[in-house]
Amino acid sequence: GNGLPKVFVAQPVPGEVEAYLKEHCDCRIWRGPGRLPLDTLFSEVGEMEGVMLSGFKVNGELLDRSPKLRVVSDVSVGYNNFDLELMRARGVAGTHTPGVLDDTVADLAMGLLLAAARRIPELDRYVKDGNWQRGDNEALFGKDVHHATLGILGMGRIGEALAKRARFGFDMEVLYHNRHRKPEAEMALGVRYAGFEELLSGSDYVVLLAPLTPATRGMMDEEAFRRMKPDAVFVNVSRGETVREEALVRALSEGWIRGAGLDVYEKEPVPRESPLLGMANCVTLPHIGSAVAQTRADMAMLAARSMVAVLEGRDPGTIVPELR
Ligand code: 8YV
Repeated sequence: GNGLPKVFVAQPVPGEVEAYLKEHCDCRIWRGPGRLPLDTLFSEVGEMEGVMLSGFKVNGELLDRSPKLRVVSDVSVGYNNFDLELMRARGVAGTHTPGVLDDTVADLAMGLLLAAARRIPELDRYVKDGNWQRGDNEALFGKDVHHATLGILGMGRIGEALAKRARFGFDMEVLYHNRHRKPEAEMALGVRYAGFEELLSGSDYVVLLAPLTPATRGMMDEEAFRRMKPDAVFVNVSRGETVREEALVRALSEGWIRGAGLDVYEKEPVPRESPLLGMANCVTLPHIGSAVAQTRADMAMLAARSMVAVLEGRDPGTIVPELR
C-alpha cells in the first residue's frame, strides 16, 4: 500500500468527495448497485482503520470484525447507531455530520407541518381521483398555521432553523423544550422555554426534533399524546423510536389529536400493515429529511473530512460529544 490509512466507504460518494478521500486514504468505495449488504460490510472492514457509512449499527458485530478500526464516520447528524460504550472501550472515535443539513431538514419539517395542517397530500389525491368541491366546503377545511403556537421538542441546530421559519415566516408563537435553556435563541428568535407537559398542552403544533437517546426513547407516549390539544398536529422528523407508535395510532384514530406528519417510524421501512398508512390525517414520508443532492454532498464531504482528521491525528471538531 501507499502508507496511507486504509478506509472503507460503504456508499457511493460525489466525485469531489472521492477525490478528497483518494488524496488522504487508501480507500475502497462501495459503488452499488443498491445498498451494501451487511455481510459484505463485515467482510470489508477487517483491515480498515476508518469506515464511512450511514444506516448501519456500530456495535459488537461490526467492531469485533474491525481490529484495526480507529474511527467510524456516520454520514448523518443522528448518531444513535453508535454503541458509545463499546466504541469508547475499544478506542474507536465516532464522527457525524452536524450543521450542514439544518436548513434542509427545517424546510422539510415546515413543509410537513403545512401539509398536515392543510391536508395537502389528501386533497391532492382527492383532485387526482377526479373529485372537485371548491374550498368553501367545510369538508375540505384545514387548520391555520400563521399566528398559531408551535412547540419544538429538542431545540438544537435544526430546531433553531425551524423556529426562524415559524417566527419570521409564519408569525407563530414558539415554545421549546430542551435539556438545557438557550438564552441566545430566546433573545434572537423570541422563542420561549416551556416544561415538557406545558409545551404539549399549550401548542397547536408539536414538532419532535430531539436526538434518539436512552432519555428520549419513547418520550411521546400515550400520556404525552393525551396532553396535547384535540385539534393539535404532531410532526416527527427526528427518529421513529422517540415515539411509542401504537400510542400515536390511538391518538390519531381516537381523536386525541387532529393529525400527524411523519418522516420517521419505529421500524423503517414502515411496515405495509401499519395502520398509519391507512389514515387520511397522517402524512407519511420516507425519511427524506436531508434528501437533497447538495445537502447529501455536503454531508459526505464533512463525513470524509472528519474521518481523515481523526486518522491524521488533528482535532476533527465533529467527534460526537460523548466520545471527546
Ligand atoms: C439519514 C438522518 O442519516 O442525518 C440524519 O440523522 O436522519 C438522515 O440524513 C440519512 O438519510 C442516511 O440514513
